[in-house]
Amino acid sequence: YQNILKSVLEKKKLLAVLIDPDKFPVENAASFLQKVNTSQATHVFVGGSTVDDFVTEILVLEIKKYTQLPVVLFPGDVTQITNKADAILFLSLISGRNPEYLIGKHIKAVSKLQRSTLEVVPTGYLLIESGKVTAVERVTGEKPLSRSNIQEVADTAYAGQLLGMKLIYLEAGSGAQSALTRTMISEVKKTLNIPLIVGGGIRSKQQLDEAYKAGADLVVIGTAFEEHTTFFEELKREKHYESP
Ligand code: 1GP
Repeated sequence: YQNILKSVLEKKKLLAVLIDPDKFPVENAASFLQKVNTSQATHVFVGGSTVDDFVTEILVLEIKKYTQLPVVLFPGDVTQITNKADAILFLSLISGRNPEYLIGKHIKAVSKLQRSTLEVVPTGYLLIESGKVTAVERVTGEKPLSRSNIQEVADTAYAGQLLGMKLIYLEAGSGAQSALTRTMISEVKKTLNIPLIVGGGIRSKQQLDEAYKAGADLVVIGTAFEEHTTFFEELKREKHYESP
């Protein structure tokens, strides 16, 4: 978390590649991570809405073999918690009203977290309407916040900050038809003084840069990399040339 804060202070934008253990063949880890390493990605997030038991741990161990980037759990359920990662986004679905996703799952996670060395980062998670029903909506049974009610989204994010969340994650949902608008991102960013994560439906370098310009500190991309690993080519890490 301190590294994220430092990057925000230095105005360095962050990019997380999201790997969903349910969709990702473990045997692809070496070649996939090689591409991640040459891109501008700064984090690897691991998680999904529905994942079989133990799959996450096997995948995290494999990812760790091929990258030095921090591996952060973005869990859809308690079963996805593994001590082999570096940190966990302790997500509370504050856009919803389902106690299970506000505090229930968290209590069930306690015994695992007490035994782990994971850095736990309290994160206010807001699901925003994206044009189709997303996996998060299906699994949690929670309706997303309306795209047109920006004030409600901004107030919810700010309430999360007041409750002590260390990050706010604005989520359009994996594979969202349309990514979140610049206005939505910038209005939420204006109200916060904690880092803002944005994800869902971002499929091009242009959309990524727009999200950054609007105020996202860290962007999460999953589907675009799953569909075309050539997308990494567009996001090559900038070379730093030494002056002569
Ligand atoms: C999903 O925000 C992430 O939780 C990433 O979404 O898969 O659409 O990139 P995509």
